[in-house]
Amino acid sequence: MELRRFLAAARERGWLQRIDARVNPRYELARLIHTLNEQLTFYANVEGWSSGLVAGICSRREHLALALGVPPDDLLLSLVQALRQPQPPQIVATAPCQECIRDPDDLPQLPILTHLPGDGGPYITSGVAIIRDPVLGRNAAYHRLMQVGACAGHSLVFTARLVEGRGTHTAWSRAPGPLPMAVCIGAPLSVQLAAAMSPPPGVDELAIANALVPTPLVRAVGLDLHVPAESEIVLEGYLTKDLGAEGPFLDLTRTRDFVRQQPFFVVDRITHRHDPIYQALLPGEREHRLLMGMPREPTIYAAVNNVCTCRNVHITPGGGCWLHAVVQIEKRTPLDGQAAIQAAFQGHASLKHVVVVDHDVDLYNAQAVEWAIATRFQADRDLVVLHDQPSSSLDPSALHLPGQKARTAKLGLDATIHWDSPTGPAHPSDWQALEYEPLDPALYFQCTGESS
Ligand SMILES: [Mn+2]
Repeated sequence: MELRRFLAAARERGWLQRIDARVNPRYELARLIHTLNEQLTFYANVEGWSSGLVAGICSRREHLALALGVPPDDLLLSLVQALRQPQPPQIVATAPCQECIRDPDDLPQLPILTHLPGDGGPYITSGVAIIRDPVLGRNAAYHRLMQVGACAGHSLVFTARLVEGRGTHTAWSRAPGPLPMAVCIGAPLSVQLAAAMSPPPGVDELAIANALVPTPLVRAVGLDLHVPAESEIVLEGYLTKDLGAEGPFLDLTRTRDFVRQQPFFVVDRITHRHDPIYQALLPGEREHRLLMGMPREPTIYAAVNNVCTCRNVHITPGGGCWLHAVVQIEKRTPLDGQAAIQAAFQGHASLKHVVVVDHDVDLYNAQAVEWAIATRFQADRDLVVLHDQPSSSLDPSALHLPGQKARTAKLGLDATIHWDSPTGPAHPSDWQALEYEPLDPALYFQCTGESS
């Protein structure tokens, strides 16, 4: 669903608030968004910006469910289905995102937020970057963009954080010269979700978006690339081979990511809708965590389902919604738990620690998961440790070497019932969490004065 239609639907439900107070995009706006708990909000009066700004788009699962037209509980399966069967998007000749075409001498001043003191600069955090890899085809992914001063005659220049080994980085490394790139701000929600999914290399995120909800594309004005037709703002430009400093920046784990040498993104042209809506997204907070973590649940689910029966997956908030997962399976063979651990790491390359539980354990309840570890897990039998693995760049405890993918150890706990052990329990109920029978209602009333 395009951003404006989503905002209208949200307003109808009373989910959208509007703020008319004048706010400054340097620190003040980020503080305000944070104070308002990232509630879906339209800011009508941002200093230096003549149209609107929206924040909190993906801060609640309910918003995404509304945009996809499914109940919140069906989100995981909708994403799994779209991942299984991407649908190539329709190409249209004219598009809202090209209602206004602005060339380098006429670029609008975007209301790019500076989030926290100590940040390297103002950052675009909601931009979906589209590139084409000569071998793997189109790729769409989030890349944070730090605005740097004008350079080499260009007024709008950023350094782009490209995670090593991911789609954009691979294409940029392979390109003999500058790599054309389009960055979409205020993209349709299907695109915002699909771009966060990181499907296997060669899988087109925009076809996943289109499988979620029809998401037409239009050819960019000055690039041989197609962009979501209903985006609010599109920056057309290229990634250079030259590098500049990017960072520091607060990231998903709420630790500060350090300064790296990253390519420049030079903007040649901006196309946008009339009265374009800029989208803000706070780093390291609720929306960032939901948007990054939730789309990994279906990729883990799909990978685990290849080796056993997966019932559910939860990327837990304690792990920054990125490094930790609980996988719930229906165990049918003795090795399902161990197989699920290996598959979960395949399903989400940045996953560091995973716990596998049986389907009677509530995977959303951290105490229940800990209980499963306490009562069903033996370290010398059920622990999987992987040495020297590719790591998320977001883990400060990993080994970080310049220009290389970070390295880490990984750990999996098979906390499922070890049902075929010859030294196992005498009775199956030894494995269950027993509950007291409910009290007789009359006695309950006598003792508490309340009806049960
Ligand atoms: Mn990709």
